[in-house]
Amino acid sequence: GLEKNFTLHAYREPGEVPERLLAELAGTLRFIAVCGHPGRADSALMQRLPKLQIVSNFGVGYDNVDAKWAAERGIMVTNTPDILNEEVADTAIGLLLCTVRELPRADRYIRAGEWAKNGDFRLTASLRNRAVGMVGLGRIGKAIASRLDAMRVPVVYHTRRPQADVPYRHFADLIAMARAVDVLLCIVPGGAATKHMIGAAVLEALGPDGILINMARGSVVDEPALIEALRDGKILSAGLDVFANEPNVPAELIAMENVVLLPHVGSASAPTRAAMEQLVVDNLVHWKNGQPPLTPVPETPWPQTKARA
Ligand code: NAP
Ligand code: 8YV
Repeated sequence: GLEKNFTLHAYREPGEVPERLLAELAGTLRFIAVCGHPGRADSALMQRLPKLQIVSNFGVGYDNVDAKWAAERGIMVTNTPDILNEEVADTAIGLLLCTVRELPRADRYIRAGEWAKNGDFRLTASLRNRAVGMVGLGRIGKAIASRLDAMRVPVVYHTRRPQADVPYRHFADLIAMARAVDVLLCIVPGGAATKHMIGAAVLEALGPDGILINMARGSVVDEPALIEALRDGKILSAGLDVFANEPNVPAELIAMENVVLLPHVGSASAPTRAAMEQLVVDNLVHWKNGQPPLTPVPETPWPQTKARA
C-alpha cells in the first residue's frame, strides 16, 4: 500500500534511523510510517525533518512517538485503535488461562516424556476462585472484561477516572485493588505516566496467591521487582506479553517455571495485522489527498488546532 501511493524509503535495521538515510532525505521527507516495535519517531528524529507533516503509527499504543512534541509543532500523529481490540483480548484471556492452569508447562511435560514416566501432571491453581483487577479499562480492557463476564470471573478496575457506564467497581487506589483481587491484568498505555506503576508495593499487596498478567507495555512493570517477587514467592506467577527491553527478555524470567512468556503477540494474527497495516496506509493516503486523517491520537485532534510550525 505504501509503495503504491508514495515514494517509499524503507529501512528495516533495528534502532535509530540510519544516518545515511537522513543525510540524503531529511529535507524532503513529509510522511513517516512507523512500526511500534522497535520503531520510534521521537523528537530527536522529527526535529531533523523540516517538511514532516504526519506520523502514522502501526499499533494503538504510541509511546514510541513523541506525540506531545509533534502536537506543539502541528505535526499529525495517527494510530490503529479498535480494529485489534478483540484479537488482543483473545490473547489476554489465552495468556491468563495458560498462566493460571500452567498449560505451556503441561505441554512441555508430555514432550519431555514425563507423563508416561512420572504419571499425571501436577494440580494447578484455578480461575474459579479468583477476581481480576483490570489495570486500565479502555477499548481493549472492556473487550477483556466482557470475556471474563462470560467466564463468570468477577472484575474490578483501576483507572484515573471512574466510568459511569460499566458494571464493575472502580478502585482509585491501585494498591487497594491489588489487595482485593487475586489477578492483576494490565492494559494501560506505556510512557512516563504509567512507568513502573506495578512495583514492589503493588506486588506485595497482590500477595502469595497473586498472578500478574501484563499485556500493556514492559515499562509499566518494574521488571527487577517482579523477578524478585516471583523468586521469593511474594506472588504466585506471571504471564507476560511485553518486556522492558524487547526483544531481550531477562534470563531470570526465562529460567522460571512460574512464568508464561509471549513475544509481544497480542495483535499478531495475519488478519488483524493486515487490518492494522491498511489503516496505517489509509491514514497517510487520506492526509496526502487533503482529507481528514481517520484515526488521529488525542494529542493531535482533527481539525488541527495548530498549523505546521
Ligand atoms: P485506551 O482505550 O486508551 O485505554 C487505556 C486505559 O488505560 C483507559 O481505561 C485509561 O483510563 C487507562 N489509563 C491510562 N493512563 C492511566 C494511568 N496513568 N493510570 C491508570 N489508568 C490509566 O487504550 P487501548 O486501546 O485499550 O490500549 C491500551 C494499551 O494496550 C495500548 O496503549 C498499548 O500499550 C497496549 N497494547 C498492547 C498490545 C499487545 O500486543 N500486547 C496490543 C495492543 C495494545 P483513564 O484515562 O481514565 O486513566
Ligand atoms: C503492535 C501493540 O503489534 O497496538 C499495539 O499497541 O502493542 C501491538 O498491537 C505493535 O505496536 C507493533 O509492533
